[in-house]
Amino acid sequence: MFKRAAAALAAGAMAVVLSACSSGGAANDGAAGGGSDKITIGFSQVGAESGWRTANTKSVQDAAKKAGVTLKFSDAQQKQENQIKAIRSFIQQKVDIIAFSPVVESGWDTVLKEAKAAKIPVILTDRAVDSQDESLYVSFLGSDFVEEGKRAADWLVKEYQGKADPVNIVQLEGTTGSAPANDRKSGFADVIKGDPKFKVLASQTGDFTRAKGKEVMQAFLKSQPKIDVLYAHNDDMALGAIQAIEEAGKQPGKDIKIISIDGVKDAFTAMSQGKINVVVECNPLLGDQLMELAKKVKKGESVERRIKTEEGVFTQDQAAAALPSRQY
Ligand code: GZL
Repeated sequence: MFKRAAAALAAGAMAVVLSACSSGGAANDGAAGGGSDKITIGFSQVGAESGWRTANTKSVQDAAKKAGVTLKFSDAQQKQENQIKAIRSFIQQKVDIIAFSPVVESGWDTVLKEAKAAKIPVILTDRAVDSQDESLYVSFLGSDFVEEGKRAADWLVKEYQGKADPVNIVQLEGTTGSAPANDRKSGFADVIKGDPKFKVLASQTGDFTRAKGKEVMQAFLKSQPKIDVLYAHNDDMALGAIQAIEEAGKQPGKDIKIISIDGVKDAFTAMSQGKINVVVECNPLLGDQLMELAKKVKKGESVERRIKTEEGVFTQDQAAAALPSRQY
């Protein structure tokens, strides 16, 4: 899937290069009256809550520069009302395209209808909305979080294959109401429901941050007499939990096995030290694909409604070798 997208991307990029040359050369690029192929994107980012988010922001900003796209960027500090305000401001500024990662799934129809009324196309990146009105956005570029949750549980099932003893699990959930939290929870639950030895004793949001992940893990350690596994919806919460586990005199990765999602460098380092057992990758480097998508949308070309990013799973034995080439 990723190879196809990459090929399309390359072709798309080639088309952009050719049209740029032709708009400079004899043949024009088909824009009536030599219309500007400059693009202005209004981008509303969730916040700066995690290493993943920082890498995602850098990817979008670097890609915009490389593509010659004017980027109006706003950081919502993980508040939906700030994203709604930013989208309204982008509408006022008459940007060409609005792109955003919705901090939570619900509550977007009103503002997206305003963008539609203003004839400004919307691209979802990273996270999805639960709107039933498909006309409110042209494309959703990002990971399949249900699949990520399933991959996390697949590792657990394999790890405890053939063992009958109960496996006591605690879960650090992502931001309440967000697509990654909802879907990583449901994907994981779907796989383990087949085996009664797997018991999720406690599940609480750590809001995708290290500080909250540590705080909630401290509470789990106090309230749960025996924890075998921590399933963290992102690396930052897992890394915070590792601090809590060590401060409680236990060995992360051994006394309490840790499953995490994202694949930031710090998680690979922790994995190479034996403190995290498996990382399910979630790719934040969406910038180039977003810019290519935006150029096609601006030109009125048809685009795929759903573009999934290609991602892997990394276990402890692979961590040290993979670390040097990690890009985020
Ligand atoms: C997933 C992304 C999540 C990451 C977290 O695509 O939305 O938000 O897993 C980030 O690290 O905070």
